[in-house]
Parts: sequence; C-alpha cells; structure tokens
Amino acid sequence: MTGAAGRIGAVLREGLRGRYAALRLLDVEDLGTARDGEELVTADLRDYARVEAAAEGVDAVVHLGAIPGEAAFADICEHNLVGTYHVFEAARRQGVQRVVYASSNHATGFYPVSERIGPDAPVRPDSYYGVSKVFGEALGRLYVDKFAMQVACLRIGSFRERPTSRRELSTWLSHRDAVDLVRCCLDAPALGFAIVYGLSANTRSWWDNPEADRIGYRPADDAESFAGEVAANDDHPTEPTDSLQGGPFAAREATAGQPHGVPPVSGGA
Ligand code: 15L
Repeated sequence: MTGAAGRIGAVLREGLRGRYAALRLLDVEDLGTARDGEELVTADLRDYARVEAAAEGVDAVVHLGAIPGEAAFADICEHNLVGTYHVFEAARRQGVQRVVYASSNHATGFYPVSERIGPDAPVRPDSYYGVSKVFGEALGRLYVDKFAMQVACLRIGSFRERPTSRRELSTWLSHRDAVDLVRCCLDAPALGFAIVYGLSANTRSWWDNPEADRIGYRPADDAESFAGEVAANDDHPTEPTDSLQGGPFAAREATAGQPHGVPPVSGGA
C-alpha cells in the first residue's frame, strides 16, 4: 500500500490488518512501528528502483500515494503522474496482477450538482489534481488492455469520520465503507477494469455506481443520518462553487492570460 501514512492509508492499515497474510506499507513519511503482519518501506514514489523493489512478491497494490489536492503542475507531474506510472510499471514488471488505484471525484468535478453522472460520463476534471487522477485512470485502463492486469479506480468522494458540510452529505465516504470497498476490490474474482465512485450509500449522492454491485460493494453508511447536525453547524455562506460537484476545487478563475491560482512551476511566483 503506497501512501500508507496518509489519512486514508492509516484507516486502511487498521481495517485490512489480519485479513491478508501481510501488508507491505510504503510511504516517504514515518510509518511508526511495524506490527504483526506488517512490513514497512520508506520510499519516495519518484524513485523507480525503490518502488519496484517494494513490489517484489506482492499479490496486489493499493496505490494511495499522491499530492492529495491542487498544487503547482510541476509538483503534480512528479508525484501524481510520474509516481503513479512508477507504481503501475513496478507492479507489471514484478508480475503483480492487481492494482487498486485511489482516483478522485475531482476527475469529474466540473459537473453541476444538478446532474447525475456515472463512471461512463466524459471526464471533467476541476484542477491539475483532477487531471492527474484522470491520467491514473487512463494508465489503469492501458495496463488492463495491454498487460491483462486487473485494475479498480476508486473515485473517492470525501473520506471523513463524519460529513461536516452540505457538500459532504452527497460525497461522504465513511471509514468503514472505505475499508470494505478496498477489500471488495482486492477480493473480487474477476475485477477486469472498474471505475467505482468511493462513496457511502448517501441519499443525496450525485453518482451512479454500477460497478459497486459487480464487485460486491454494499456501503453501510448514509450521510443523511448527519444531516441535522450538518445543518445546525452550517454557518457558511452559499458559494458559487456549491453548484459544482468538485466544490472549491472547481472555482472558476480568471480568463486566459491571467495568472492561475497555483504557481506555474514548482516554487514559482
Ligand atoms: C479529494 O480528492 C481530496 O484528496 C480530499 O482532500 C477532499 O477534498 C476530497 O477530494 C473531496 O472532494 O471532498
């Protein structure tokens, strides 16, 4: 599991422990102490040799490691594009059959919230980050078609302990549903290629999730149980981006010729 020290990684580390013979956890950040059934690897995803060494003898990869939000394109390029290519390629060369890839709802963040979409809708990324997730999905499709690997791309919504905003009443993915979703992707007998929205059984969801059924994912939680709590704490003014699925990621910026909200190059102005 790459990105194992991150928010999602920490929950999966706990939730998947004991379900499989061993979990090899990789991150550039500190992973603490290995417990029974865990192997810890410190590696940067930009370092291909280390990534390939970490894939040796592995049955499946869960690839979470990435910059988890908008950043300068140069940084997104190195960590999310090159890093993801390294993970897929290392898996292929080491004979790993299956990759579960953490994509994001930001691959389709420019759809209005009034529109219901599914995995077949054309992509509408809302950020360079969203574009990087589209790239990872395309790479996954390539590795299935060209190299007969099995790949699930999880368009993760809002992974939180509980939903905390109006938007998250639609996009929430609970901790236990996330663990269950990844487990389904790892265990599904004939995964092939699947794009699955990573979300709980939210009454207000905007996403159809036909592949969820196919892989046996039946989410247990519904953000609606927190609707009262969210409304009571909702002191945010309505923003124009509330009408877009990607929320703040989908903020429209100046027209061509004007500077973008993130610097053009790593560390640039
Ligand atoms: C994501 O992909 C981000 O990594 C996370 O920080 C959240 O912003 C989430 O999407 C979301 O859409 O709520």
